[in-house]
Amino acid sequence: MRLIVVIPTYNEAENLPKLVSALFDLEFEELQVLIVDDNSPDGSGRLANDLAQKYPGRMEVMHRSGKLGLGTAYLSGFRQAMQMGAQAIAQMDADFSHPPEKLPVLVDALDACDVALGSRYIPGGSVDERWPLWRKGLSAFGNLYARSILRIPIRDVTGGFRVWRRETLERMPLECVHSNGYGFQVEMIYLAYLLGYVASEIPFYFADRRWGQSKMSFRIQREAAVRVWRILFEYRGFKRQG
Ligand SMILES: Nc1nc2c(ncn2[C@@H]2O[C@H](COP(=O)(O)OP(=O)(O)O)[C@@H](O)[C@H]2O)c(=O)[nH]1
Ligand SMILES: [Mg+2]
Repeated sequence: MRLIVVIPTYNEAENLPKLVSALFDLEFEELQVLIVDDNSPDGSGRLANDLAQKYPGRMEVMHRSGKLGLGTAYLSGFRQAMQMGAQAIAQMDADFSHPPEKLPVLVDALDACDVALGSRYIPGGSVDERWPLWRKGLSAFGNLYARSILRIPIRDVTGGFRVWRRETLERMPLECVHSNGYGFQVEMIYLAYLLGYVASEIPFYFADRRWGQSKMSFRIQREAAVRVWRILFEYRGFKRQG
């Protein structure tokens, strides 16, 4: 199975080489990495080019002009991955919060579902115990909030560690997806749910980033909270298929 792992980067120079080598150490017959870099001031984009030379034919890099957001980074990456002939498309953060060694478990789960979700909020899953209480509470509350408003039976709707079947992404109207921050993850899974796709949640331990800085802020959280209502409104005409 041809798997392409899409990784958006913004200032991830310390994480990138380690992550790429961890991914290529996994036992996959055909795994390619696709980096989507937003002209990171720390030179992650150039570093990604160097890595691509080190792993010829196994790695591609997309460069965008500036920080254009996670959602559009993923959408461009997904489209490119499909053009590259991916049969399965993984998405993960560059900062090791999403453990590379769990990727094979998510990919295996695709045998029985349309999208496999790394989940912090089902038994066996958890978040870094070093997170302060407010951050844990916020993440748990954010999930409860989004899934109650949208009424979806998925425990972790904001997570960004996922593997999609090519056909699932192909049949989703990606041009309708306009959320760009955390809302992007919510909108994607909501849309998949409305279209009747089967999502399977796989527990994992979400470790806090080891290097670099989180781009999470209160502005981003407020935006995400309002986003959920917009998502509900935008798809109000949709009836769940299945
Ligand atoms: N290309 C791109 N990547 C981004 C952007 N914002 C965040 N990222 C990347 O998205 C991933 C998740 O971001 P992060 O700051 O770790 O968010 P957190 O885990 O929620 O704190 C990391 O790989 C970031 O480098 C962006 O605007 N553009
Ligand atoms: Mg992170």
